[in-house]
Amino acid sequence: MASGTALIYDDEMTSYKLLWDNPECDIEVPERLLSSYEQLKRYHLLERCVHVPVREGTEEEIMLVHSSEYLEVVKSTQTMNEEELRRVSGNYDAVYFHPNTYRCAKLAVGATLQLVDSVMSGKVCNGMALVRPPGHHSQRTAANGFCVFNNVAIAAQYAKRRYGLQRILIVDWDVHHGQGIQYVFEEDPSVLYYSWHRYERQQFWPLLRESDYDAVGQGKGKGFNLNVPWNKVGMGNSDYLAAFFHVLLPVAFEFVPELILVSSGYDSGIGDPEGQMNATPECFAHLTHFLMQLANGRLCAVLEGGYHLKSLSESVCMTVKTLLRDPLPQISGEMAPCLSAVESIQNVRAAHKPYWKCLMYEVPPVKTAAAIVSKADAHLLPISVQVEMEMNAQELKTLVSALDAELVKEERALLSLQNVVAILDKILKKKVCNGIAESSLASVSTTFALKHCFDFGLQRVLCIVVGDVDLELDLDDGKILLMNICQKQQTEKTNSKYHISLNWREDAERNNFFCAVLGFILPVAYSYQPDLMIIVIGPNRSLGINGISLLTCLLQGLAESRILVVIQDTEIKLVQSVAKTLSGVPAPDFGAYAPASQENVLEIKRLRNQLQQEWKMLRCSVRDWIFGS
Ligand code: Q9C
Ligand code: ZN
Repeated sequence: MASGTALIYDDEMTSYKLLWDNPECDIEVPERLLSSYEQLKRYHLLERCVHVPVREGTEEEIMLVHSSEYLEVVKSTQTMNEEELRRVSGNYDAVYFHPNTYRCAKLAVGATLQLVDSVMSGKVCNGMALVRPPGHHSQRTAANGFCVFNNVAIAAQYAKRRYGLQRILIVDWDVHHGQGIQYVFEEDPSVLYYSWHRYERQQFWPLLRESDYDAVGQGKGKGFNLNVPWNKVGMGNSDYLAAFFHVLLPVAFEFVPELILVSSGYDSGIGDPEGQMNATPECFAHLTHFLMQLANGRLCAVLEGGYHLKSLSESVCMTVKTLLRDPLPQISGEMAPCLSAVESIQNVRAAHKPYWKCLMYEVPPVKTAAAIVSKADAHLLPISVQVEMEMNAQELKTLVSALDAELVKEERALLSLQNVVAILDKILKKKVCNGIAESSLASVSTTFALKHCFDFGLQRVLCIVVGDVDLELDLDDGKILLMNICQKQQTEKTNSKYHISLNWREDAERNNFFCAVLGFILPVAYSYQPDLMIIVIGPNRSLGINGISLLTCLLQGLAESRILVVIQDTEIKLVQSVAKTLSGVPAPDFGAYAPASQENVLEIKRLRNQLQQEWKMLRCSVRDWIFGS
């Protein structure tokens, strides 16, 4: 087995910088390379490495990832004046060009390929390339986030071609999502891409939906894209290690890579102004050490971000020192991942369960999701309940306009849908089993939710409405079975197979409950065999919190427990109780059976007689059986 560590660096890559005032880009400075290199010298690490010269990446190599049109654009910046440079830079997100950028970008690609060649030829076992500009945000036809050419993506394509590799692992520990790398390999099962990144539920740059844990890859590449989104800042050593132990390492050992490329950004380290994370330089020694146990130790680390010069240079040194096989430093901090980290880890594991044997057996899926109006109340819900943000406004509009062109124009209606659609979407896509959504207009949101269900391909939805909520629905085709539990006598409406009203006066809740729920609602629901249930709670309800919770509990045997509870009035006690029930806690005590009033018994009896031919589980006497069939 090869030994030795390559270090690839050239002063020339410090020869470009930001020429004008732009606070978005002013952290990406030449000193990033200089200070890292100086620190390697100071620790006498440099002299222990094998020095490999840089070269320019060729046009052909650059075009392994980028289009020739884009290459020409970058090339053309060489001879531009400041004004022209500003204009081209403005065509991209968080990018600046300098007349030397093109030359440095080619050197960054070439340096990365020199490193790959040194490792693949056996000249060294591993190594690091200190390069600028970074690469992982750049895309086929776009510069992005200080990145011009995608050094690591090009290196992976190059290694596949030149060395016939079939499995390459890219580990992106930069604090930003390397969406550029994700896009290149999304459908490619020969490149496993792993990235953790500051995400904050899509509120952090680059603000992409596809940075979330559920972007698992596409087509043949399903399962080969692993995103660990950090939803809080301040992630530290134990959080990073936990993500390695519980996500990356098991999958990587199952994948059996032939080469590891590290998108080695240190903005995920302590002190970095972009990342706001807490991992100390020692952490990178440990991460490096774990990765060295794969792919026969063939590891190429390529610099990406890192903007706190001290933290950056110390972390670079820790990485190189570990590559040189020095003993590992002690890792600091309490070894306990935070709740938010564990939540992210659980989500990625669940999303990848179908693709990896190491995850298949023991991942408990998140069962219940909730979207509530007052986010401040989130802590009142059971800890196992996943609290969702409402859906992104644009995404919602797209979805709604596809199904209801009128609705999308009404701001208030749209607002009432946000929570409901967010939860329903999770249930339909089987990301969660059940959920609760608060909605200001339960009638509007439930009507839309039902449309969405059928558009998704569901056959039968059981809709139970408690209180006054008017749904304008077409109830003839049997795709919806609507049961109303209301206080007022519904005079004009007559009951039919798919639309049933139960009058229920609040004075005798408990008595009515057992008679109506056990004697009627459950038998009808079981006869119907829904594939989803929606329980809608409106105003003037004649059923209390305990009753609603027990009803929810009793219905969980149907539709694989797929239940969406829509609550119109924000009432945290109710949400709390239903959330508990949905997440598996036994229903609250409802007291012993009490007989119903004569009036109610008669009403239920009448309903049963009317409908037992349609809903055969209503039969409870030989007479019913004989006359009903
Ligand atoms: N207002 C790398 O670390 N920040 N790139 C944009 C938008 C851009 C980071 C802020 C950060 C780019 C390689
Ligand atoms: Zn970064």
